[in-house]
Amino acid sequence: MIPLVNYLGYRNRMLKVSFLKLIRSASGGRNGGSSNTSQTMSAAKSFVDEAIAKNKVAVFSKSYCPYCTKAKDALDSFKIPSDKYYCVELDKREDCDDIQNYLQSITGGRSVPRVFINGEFFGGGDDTAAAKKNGKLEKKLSEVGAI
Ligand SMILES: N[C@@H](CCC(=O)N[C@@H](CS)C(=O)NCC(=O)O)C(=O)O
Repeated sequence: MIPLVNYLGYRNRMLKVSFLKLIRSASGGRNGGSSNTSQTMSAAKSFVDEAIAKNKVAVFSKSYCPYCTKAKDALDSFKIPSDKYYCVELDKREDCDDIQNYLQSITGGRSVPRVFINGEFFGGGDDTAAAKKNGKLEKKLSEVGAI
C-alpha cells in the first residue's frame, strides 16, 4: 500500500510536469518559438507567401550577411517606393530556421539573401549584383512596375 503522503507528492510532481509541457507547447517549443512543428512551419509559410505576394520586391536577408548587403545595395540604387519593397532580417526572428526551410522548399536553396521580384525567385546576392551590372535588374524592375 502506498502511503498517502507519497502518493500526493507524486501526483503533484506529475501535475507540474504536465503544466510545464503545456506552457512549452503553447509558446511554440523549448526555445520559445522555432520547434519545427507543423504549426510553426505553416506560420513561416504564410509569412513568406504573404511577403512575396504583397510586395513587388521581397528580400529575405540577415543583418550581418555581406551577400545580403550586396543585394540590398543593388536594389536600393533604384529607389523602389517603400510600399513596393519589403526586406526582413531573419536573424532577428525566432522563426528564422522555419522560414529558411520553407524558402529552401520553394527556391531550392536556404542561403540568404533570397530575392523575389513580382512573386518569383530572382536570385541571391551575387545574382542580384550581377543583374544590376548587366542591366537585367533595372529591366526586370521596370517591367513589373516596381520602378
Ligand atoms: N552565393 C550566395 C552566397 C550566400 C551566402 O553564403 N549566405 C550566407 C550568409 S552570409 C548564408 O546564407 N549562410 C547560411 C545561413 O545563414 O543559413 C549569394 O550570393 O547569395
